[in-house]
Amino acid sequence: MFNKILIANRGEIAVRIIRACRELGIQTVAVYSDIDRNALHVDLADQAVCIGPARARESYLHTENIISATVLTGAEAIHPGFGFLAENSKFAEMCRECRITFIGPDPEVLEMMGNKAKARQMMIKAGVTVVPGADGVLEDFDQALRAAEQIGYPVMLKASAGGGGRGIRIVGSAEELKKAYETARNEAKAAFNDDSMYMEKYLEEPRHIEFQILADHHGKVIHLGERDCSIQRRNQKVIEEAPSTILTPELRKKMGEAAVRAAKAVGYKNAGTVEFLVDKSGSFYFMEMNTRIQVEHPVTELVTRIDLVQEQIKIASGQELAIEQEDIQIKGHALECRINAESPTLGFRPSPGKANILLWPGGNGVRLDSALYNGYEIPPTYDSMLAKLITHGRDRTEALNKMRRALDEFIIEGIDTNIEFLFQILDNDKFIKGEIDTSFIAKEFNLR
Ligand code: MV4
Repeated sequence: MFNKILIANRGEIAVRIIRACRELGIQTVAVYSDIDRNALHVDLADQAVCIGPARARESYLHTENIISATVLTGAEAIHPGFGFLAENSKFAEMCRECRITFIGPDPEVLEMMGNKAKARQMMIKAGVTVVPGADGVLEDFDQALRAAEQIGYPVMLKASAGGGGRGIRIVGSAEELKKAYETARNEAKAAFNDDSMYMEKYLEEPRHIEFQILADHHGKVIHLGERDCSIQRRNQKVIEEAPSTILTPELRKKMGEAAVRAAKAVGYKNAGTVEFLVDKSGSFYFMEMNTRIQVEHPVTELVTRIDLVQEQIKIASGQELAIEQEDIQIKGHALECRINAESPTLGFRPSPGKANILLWPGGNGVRLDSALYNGYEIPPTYDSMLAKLITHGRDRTEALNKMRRALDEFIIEGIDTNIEFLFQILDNDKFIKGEIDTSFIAKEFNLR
């Protein structure tokens, strides 16, 4: 096992990783930017190293500075968290060259899964059902046109280098295709310096259901069930839950097996997520694989009682997975609400500033993952997620009631938050009935 781990991240997830390390008896090194000198992760870690100015490019994304901090402090491994360098194959490669363990999959796998068109090809080869569409990247407009005719409109153009909703376009007809193809390519070129595109049939109002997997370095892969992440706004998840209200045990088994097959096909190691779209008939299609620990991992932790971050560290140290697929039993129901410093009445614009916490939620079945403390000055520089409130009940209704109760207790002054907006979702009849899909917020709240 490692003696010391450097956490290449900030905020709530840095705190989450430090906590896991503590419980495993591992020393921690925090890194921070100038503007984060008073951040909680800096205080909680055993050591902290400043890695540059506020701008992420010059600090949390600055690979040389992070590697230097690791060598300087004698940390043997880096946990990248999510965002920043978590899915950066070049960074994982640098770690390898410097003999530092990157807590995550191999650089080759990061590279492969980062290219969404390649990932799709790999899944076809592995026998995992993908969304109907064209094989491989589109060579030119004529090929795109022929592909769309064959697939049938509406189609979706996706950037190979995109993912998570970036660089995608819905195309309703052949007339729209020319312009959509050109602008999507230009956008992808500007955003990712890679304009290769692929095409899928556009599925209407699908559910976003993802499977958590764990894979050790000895060929063992298991899945830990699903999370339903259909409640999103502009490709940002807002509420996640486990289990999904639409999965039968049979469908869960089939999708879980597909997720495990996907991971095995690419030689996946560590924790990962296989994202599927599920249509009204219950057919499911591979969409993307996320090669990191995810924001919403706590809902899986609550229904499986497995500490995913501890498992990541144990796997990276070379230990064999001590959990069998048969040991995984989904118990009860968990919900997660992302609490953001933002103003829903002002188009959800970020609301940085000094937070005055009058009351923290707590009690039976309530978990709060946050890097917030009273008097903390939320910087305008990074994302606006303040806290994740997660509840666990014996069933969905109990988890929902606990969430309402816990949200009601949470009193933050000094900044705007989305807490009221979360209440409105939780009180929506369709949400209560579990009748959700990826266009829920757009439809129910006239938002886009
Ligand atoms: C789709 C889709 C429908 N059909 N692909 C958006 C996020 C990115 N991971 C892919 N996304 C979608 N891909 C096909 N072929 C609908 C979406 C989508 C979506 C997916 C998951 C959660 C929320 C979403 C909101 C809008 C669109």
